Amino acid sequence: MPATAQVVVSTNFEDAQTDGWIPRGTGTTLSASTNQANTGSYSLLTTGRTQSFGGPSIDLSSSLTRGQLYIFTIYVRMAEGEANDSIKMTMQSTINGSNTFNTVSGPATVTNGAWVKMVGAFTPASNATSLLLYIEGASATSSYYVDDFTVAASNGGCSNPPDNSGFLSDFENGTTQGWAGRGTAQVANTTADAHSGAHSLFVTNRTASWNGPTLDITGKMCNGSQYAVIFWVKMAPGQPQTTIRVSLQLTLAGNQTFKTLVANGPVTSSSWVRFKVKPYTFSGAYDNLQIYVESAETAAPFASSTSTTRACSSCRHQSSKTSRQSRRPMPLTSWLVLQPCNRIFWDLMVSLPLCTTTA
Ligand SMILES: [Ca+2]
Repeated sequence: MPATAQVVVSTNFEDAQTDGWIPRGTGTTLSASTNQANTGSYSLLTTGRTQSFGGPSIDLSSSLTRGQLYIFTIYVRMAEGEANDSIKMTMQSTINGSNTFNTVSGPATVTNGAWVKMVGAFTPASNATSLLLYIEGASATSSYYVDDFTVAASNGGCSNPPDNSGFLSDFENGTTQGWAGRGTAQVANTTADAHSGAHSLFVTNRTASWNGPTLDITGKMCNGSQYAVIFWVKMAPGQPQTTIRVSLQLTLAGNQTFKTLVANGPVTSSSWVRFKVKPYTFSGAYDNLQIYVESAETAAPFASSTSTTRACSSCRHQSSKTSRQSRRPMPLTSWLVLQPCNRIFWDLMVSLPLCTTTA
């Protein structure tokens, strides 16, 4: 489901002007150029940078509504002869006279051989008096082109009004109810154990911390809305105590970001463990949203190929296991419920704020 969006700022440099972009940092020089263009004939060339935070910037103070979610898109390409650089789109917000900086998109590796599309979401703070967006490079002196910058107001990927039906997975119909395996993980409906009823979801063949059951909940969690999340987990017989958490994966125009939804907690094979999160206020925009159960690991879990084959640390003490088994350490069963805040488990959160839906 694509996010519905309304473009509020757009610059493509086709008038041979810099379209309101201003140089940031010592030495930075901006010019409309016909050397390269993502679309049309012109782009904006940045040269003369002497600081990594230097680059092209645009003052959006009067263009953006505070508290509104926006999606920022820009295309970037290194100038001819430039080495690859790591480029970021950053927002400088001035709040109570102090500047705060948020990465809107990136860092992304950019080359001089192709345009790279960068996309990110950002919501200006309600008390931000100034908003300056800029494009910076890890190299203090690199030169690069930008083109086709847009800012679009978005509801984040949800329908309007948002879908507040939540979801319930109890596996009592004998299926996986849409849950799939993430990474090498395999999921199957089972009657071997259950928290309630007769069925649960059995997860096997995990080989990395981030492997586990995953469900597409696109449209089910919306920017600015609150949710309650309850789920039950139990390790399969013979499995060691393991630390489990629930995470979200947001994909926006091919860029992935991750959030921890339910914090780490210990799970054993002896009893079902209930996890719950206080009202969780979802923020962000996506084309696709996945919720998944994973185990805690100390290494960065998502990026490297080595992490997919690394044994989970909690099983390294299982000297009696074979190496093959040690890479399949944590089958688990789970039962998971997610409902918007106005539907369920109010006994756990009666003193907490009501939903704040901005979509
Ligand atoms: Ca252009």
